[in-house]
Amino acid sequence: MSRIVTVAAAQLGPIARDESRPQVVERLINLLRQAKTHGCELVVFPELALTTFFPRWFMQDQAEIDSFFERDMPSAETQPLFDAAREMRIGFYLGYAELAEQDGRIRHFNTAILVDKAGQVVSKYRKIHLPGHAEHEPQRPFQHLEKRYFETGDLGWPVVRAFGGLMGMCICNDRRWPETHRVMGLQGVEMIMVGYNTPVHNPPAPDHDRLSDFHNHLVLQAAAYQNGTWVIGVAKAGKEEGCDLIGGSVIVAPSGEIVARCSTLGDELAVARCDLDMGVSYKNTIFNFAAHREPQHYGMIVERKGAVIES
Ligand code: CDT
Repeated sequence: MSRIVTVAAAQLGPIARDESRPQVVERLINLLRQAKTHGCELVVFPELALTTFFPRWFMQDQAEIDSFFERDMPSAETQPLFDAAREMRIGFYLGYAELAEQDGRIRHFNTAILVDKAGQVVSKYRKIHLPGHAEHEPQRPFQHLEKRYFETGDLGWPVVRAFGGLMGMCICNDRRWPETHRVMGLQGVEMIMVGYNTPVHNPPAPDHDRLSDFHNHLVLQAAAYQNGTWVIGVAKAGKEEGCDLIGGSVIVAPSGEIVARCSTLGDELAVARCDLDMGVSYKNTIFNFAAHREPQHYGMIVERKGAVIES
């Protein structure tokens, strides 16, 4: 079986608040069609790829909040995406807001699924590192209320066999935390897919604005190298409802090198032929975990949540 997977990072430009699901799904199908002409078998879409990035607004009406969530996947509105992918024999990663009924209660998650070439969901991930804040902070030019609208994911970081390799997923802020990638690295992950919506401006830390793109690539490239894995990072980009989102979608090889990148802030593909065996030499040498990790010294990572400074 071939260990080459031709992948497209399918960056999206802004999605307007009043853009309907069918309109967005049409954009996604258009990107799938372009990916097909490049011989792709896997397309990675961004985080919350079906709607605008709604956590930028403080909302109190639960019906309004829930209008950004999907109760079923696929639903009548998203089924055309699954049908088109199955007809073209292309799989995809899709981020969306998930409303689930679980243990007799309604749950809200920031979710990504991996769909195979037959249109079957083969893995689901629910975002664990939720950034931002839970209460309205009117002094901000825009909110980042992920901690209000979503619960912490409850599925860990599953790594599944698909597309001829070991595939893992995370979502946006997860990419900044080395624990995310190492948990998948310890399952032998060969490709990590991550969609993101990253505002250029983080109101509490304006000094970091000029570094937004640099930090994005820094964490994606480090994750790839330190775990000997491909990383596909995909943005929702551009000026969305007045808020600037970074682009910079990339495909990163296990060497840590960027091998394909988007150059606009709109709907755009970056394509690469990814040899899943490229990670082997890293996993067998410098990052041979079994030979070189010293987990007896890592206890603090799980025992402590925040830094404790001894006086
Ligand atoms: N969507 C998301 O997780 N965005 C965050 C913004 C952090 S600033 C509050 C990110 O890490 O890109």
